[in-house]
Amino acid sequence: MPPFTPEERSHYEAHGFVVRPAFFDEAALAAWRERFAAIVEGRVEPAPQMTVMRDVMVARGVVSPRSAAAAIQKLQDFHEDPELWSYPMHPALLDAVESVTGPDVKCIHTMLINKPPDVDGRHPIHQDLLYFPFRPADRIVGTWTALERCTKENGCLVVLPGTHRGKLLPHELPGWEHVNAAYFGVAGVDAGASRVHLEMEPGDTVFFSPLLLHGSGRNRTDGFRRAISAHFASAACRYLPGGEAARERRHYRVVRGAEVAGGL
Ligand SMILES: O=C(O)CCC(=O)C(=O)O
Repeated sequence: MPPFTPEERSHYEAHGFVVRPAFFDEAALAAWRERFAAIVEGRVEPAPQMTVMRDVMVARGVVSPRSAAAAIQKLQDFHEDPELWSYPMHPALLDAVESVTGPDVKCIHTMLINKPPDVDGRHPIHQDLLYFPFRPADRIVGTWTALERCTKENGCLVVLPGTHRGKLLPHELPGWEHVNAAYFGVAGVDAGASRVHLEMEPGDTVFFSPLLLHGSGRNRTDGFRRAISAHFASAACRYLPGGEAARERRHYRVVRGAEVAGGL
């Protein structure tokens, strides 16, 4: 799969995201779904440094999960898991990522996000740049791939097109009764019409700016809504003052090209 076409580049620059339909085939998606199931059902040990996070409503005993998988909110930091790590190493994904980061790319974050039935599970509208203490922002990109059909009903991604042209805004925990750990949102986002629901088919992949305001709704179905996601940055990005500690915490890894002196 080639890097962004001129049309995709224009869409990304104008709106802060671009969706590539059918980016991954069913065999790849099935392997990642099966790995998720094996980890959460205890058939495979979580890889070192992976966090298996339960949904807050399950952790608080408010919801009794229907299955092992229904208790889980996300798998975070899967860089040591050989199956899941094939996602951010995928050559076609990296070809497109390079369109934003340029050469010498580091993977800076990985997640498999689960949105089971019964729990609240909403992700407030936020900007991912909040979690990345380095710049420039326009050399950072997120990727998010639907592992099954994602619809308005099961809590697909919601984006506010064009908001990537603004600044990093102040974030706070929303005043909801049950909010998952570190689900910060931008205070006072207008609930108006500029929201776009990104309904996606399995394998569809969105590339998005870390400044794009986005979030996701509740899963109101009986099924799961899962996605595999990663963030990438140019290895030449520079830390903000005090930001270097993130390097140790998050295990940034070169996935294409090489280290850059003075960079991440
Ligand atoms: O997959 C979701 O529901 C939202 C994910 C997201 O926005 C994030 O983790 O930053």
